[in-house]
Amino acid sequence: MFQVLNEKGEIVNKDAMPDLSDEQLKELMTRMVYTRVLDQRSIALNRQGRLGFYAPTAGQEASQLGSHYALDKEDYILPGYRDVPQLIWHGLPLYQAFLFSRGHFHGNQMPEGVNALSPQIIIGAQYVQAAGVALGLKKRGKKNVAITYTGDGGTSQGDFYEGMNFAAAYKANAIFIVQNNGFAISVPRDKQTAAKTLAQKAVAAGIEGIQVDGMDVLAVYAATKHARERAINGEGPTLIETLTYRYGPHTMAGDDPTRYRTSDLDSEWEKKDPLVRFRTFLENKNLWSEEEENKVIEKAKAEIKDAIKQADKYPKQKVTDLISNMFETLPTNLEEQMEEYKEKESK
Ligand SMILES: Cc1ncc(C[n+]2csc(CCOP(=O)(O)OP(=O)(O)O)c2C)c(N)n1
Ligand SMILES: [Mg+2]
Repeated sequence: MFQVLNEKGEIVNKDAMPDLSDEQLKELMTRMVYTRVLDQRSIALNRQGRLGFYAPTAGQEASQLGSHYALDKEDYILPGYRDVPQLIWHGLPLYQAFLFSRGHFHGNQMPEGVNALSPQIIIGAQYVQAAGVALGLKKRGKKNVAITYTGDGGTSQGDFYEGMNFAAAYKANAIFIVQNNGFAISVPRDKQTAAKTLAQKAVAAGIEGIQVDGMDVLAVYAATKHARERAINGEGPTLIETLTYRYGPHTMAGDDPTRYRTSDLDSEWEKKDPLVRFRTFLENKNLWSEEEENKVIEKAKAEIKDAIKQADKYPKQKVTDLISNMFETLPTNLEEQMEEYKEKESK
């Protein structure tokens, strides 16, 4: 397992320490703290009935934001349902992320210049799409990558192998991330596959695979940066397995993690927390303080408050919106329904 920063916030792999300025290190921490607040607020808003679908992210910040920080603004993200934080840091406005949660079509409309697809619910499907986007980038001679995310469970899906195999065969500009949080809803990792690691699934595809400490933001950053360099230099895709944990339930739809996880396992992982170890590291360098962290927390809370209000004010979704956003040219049956609903909605 590749690691730069251990649980105590000490550098254990000096040679692998990424070349980041003090400001960049602080930015990474800022993003992780902000995202932790966003997760707490999203859970609360969901319980108040103000959000719809929500997949908690706490515990996975280093995997999500460390990998994202290694990207260029022009790179494409093909996220899974838990990967809303990467979209936000890529430029998706918060109020749109909230609309996505509510199943509103505007939540899936990436603003101009935000190179991303909307979060995929079908497990593994984004791996196939990423292979296509990555090949497109290569054919156009772009020095950019398509990065995609799935979970440990996603690696048992056919699409996972197909996407990786295709991208590998064409040496497409792709980065495949597997956030291994140990469970596919309630199914533990050792019941999902006989493979010793998920990173080794890269071997059959003929690409590089690496297992990374997914609670170590510097390791995830360094591994993704390396994968990006390889991809844009025509050396093909990389599979990165990040070992991580989600503290919360699978989604807010009602699973109870105490039925499939022990509190011992929870506390074992909490000791590895990505924010705790990076905070210690930064404090030892005199780059971070409680005061600084509180500022980030207050900023996040204020922005979330504004964004949810903005989402509330956004025009409600109509049936005609769904029909008109599905096809460029409507099939006859939908043309009929369009007329029917235009009529109903006009009343
Ligand atoms: C093709 C497909 N099969 C089944 C499901 C139902 N489902 C939703 S999440 C999930 C588990 C995914 O686990 P994992 O890939 O480890 O991701 P995590 O939720 O842990 O981030 C399943 C089976 C689905 N969405 N799509
Ligand atoms: Mg999982």
